[in-house]
Amino acid sequence: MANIINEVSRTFNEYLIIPGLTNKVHTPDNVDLKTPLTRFSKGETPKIELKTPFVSAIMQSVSDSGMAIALAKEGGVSFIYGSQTIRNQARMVKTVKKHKAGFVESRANIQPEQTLADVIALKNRTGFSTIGVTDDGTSNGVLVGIVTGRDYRTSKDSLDKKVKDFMTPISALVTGELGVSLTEANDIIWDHKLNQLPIVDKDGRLQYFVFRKDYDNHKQNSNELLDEHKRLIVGAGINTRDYDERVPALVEAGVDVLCIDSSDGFSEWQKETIEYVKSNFKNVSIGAGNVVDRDGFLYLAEAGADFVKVGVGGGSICITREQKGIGRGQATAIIDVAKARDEYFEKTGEYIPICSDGGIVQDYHMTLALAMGADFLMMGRYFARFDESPTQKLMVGGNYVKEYWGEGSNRARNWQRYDMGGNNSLKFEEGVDSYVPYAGKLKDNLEITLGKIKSTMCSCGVTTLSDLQAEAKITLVSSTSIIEGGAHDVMVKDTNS
Ligand code: RVP
Repeated sequence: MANIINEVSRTFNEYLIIPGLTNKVHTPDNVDLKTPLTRFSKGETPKIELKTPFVSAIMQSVSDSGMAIALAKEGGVSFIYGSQTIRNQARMVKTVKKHKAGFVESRANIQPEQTLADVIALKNRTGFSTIGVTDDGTSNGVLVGIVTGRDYRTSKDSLDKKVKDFMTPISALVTGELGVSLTEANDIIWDHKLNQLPIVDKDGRLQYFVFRKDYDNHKQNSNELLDEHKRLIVGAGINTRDYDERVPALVEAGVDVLCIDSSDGFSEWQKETIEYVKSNFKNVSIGAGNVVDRDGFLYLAEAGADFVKVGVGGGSICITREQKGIGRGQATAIIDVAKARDEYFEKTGEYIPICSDGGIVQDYHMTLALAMGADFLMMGRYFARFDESPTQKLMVGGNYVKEYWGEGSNRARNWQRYDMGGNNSLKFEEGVDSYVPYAGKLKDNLEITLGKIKSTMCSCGVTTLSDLQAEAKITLVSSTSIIEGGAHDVMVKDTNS
């Protein structure tokens, strides 16, 4: 007979935090959200520490170079999705490592032989109105001109007009040379009354744009997560199939931390992948997962994982539990694994951070997950809603939304993530394709979310995450007390009418 665990497995929604004594020192300004990303020995500091305890999910619809740059600036890390060619993924890593504040890689590019119709489609798809015209249509091709809204009139111009016939050609453009400082670039912008300055290398290849409108954003953010060469820190997802080709390319591109991306990580393939990375690339950290109990955690910890990711089937777009019947309530999984992590630390002196992956809906769920023992959180839905995610912003039913699809959906076709050996194919879907409400800029939303976490920590009478884990009092709630927690027994006014 199977081993039946009679304890119910629970989700974050079933818990609340009981306030502790708040002293005068417990103000949000005094709260420090610093947390380890990678394993460390007792008395030492981890190789990478997050300043914000968030990482963005290893997903096509969440983590590209744009998201990675925005999140590293705010003290977190993105894991760039691995369900793409090795070359593309390495290029995205390189873009993050090359990033310099105020210098933006051109994300909308076109070739001179394309048409006005293509320009309009590109603008609608990406939302960018400054388009680089390069010989090969890539962000690093030879710059032949730019197109902005000033170059065409949709009411007058024919849609099949060639880009080369209405762009502002390179001969009429002021450009900056690669190596120019931000101050110098801004001076050129002001002296020539420009809206943007293309930066090109000695061969005339487009490298970046510097935009006048970003001028105020150029001041350095004190939360930025930087390596020893002052470059932003970036992660990347890998799989257990092509790691001996993918990992060298990612390391060459400058990746700081890898994570094996799998919906079920309690496997020999993960052990082999960790061993490969550890014996070939001493300077790169590697996380593994996902697991949901102490056995899974201990297996990956022993195999050498630098962090362990926890969660099966709790993701907002995930239907693994319905399809395969595997998984565990996310709160219970975290509590169980955190206990194993603490015991492992006690026994070996090695602290292996754990990451709660998926299932966060409300901001207070984040505080709960951290209090229950997660060192940091991986989120997909949360980040997919922002400008910086790579997907399209659309108007659906009168509201702006962004697209968000699972790695196990037919759309992503990330069969390696769900692979159980055998043929290379996605045998059945484990994820859905969806919309999430558009929420604006990452920075603005993060400020509100982190403000809430800090405020709750003050209610608990703590200013650090380790104190939160040690001192928070958490209670189970009944379904009727969940109703009590919302507005109830009143007629809420419709503020939209
Ligand atoms: P959420 O934040 O609740 O949207 O969950 C994101 C997580 O869901 C990812 O980090 C990953 O672990 C999981 N995921 C991604 N794709 C799928 C799927 O298609 N089933 N699941």
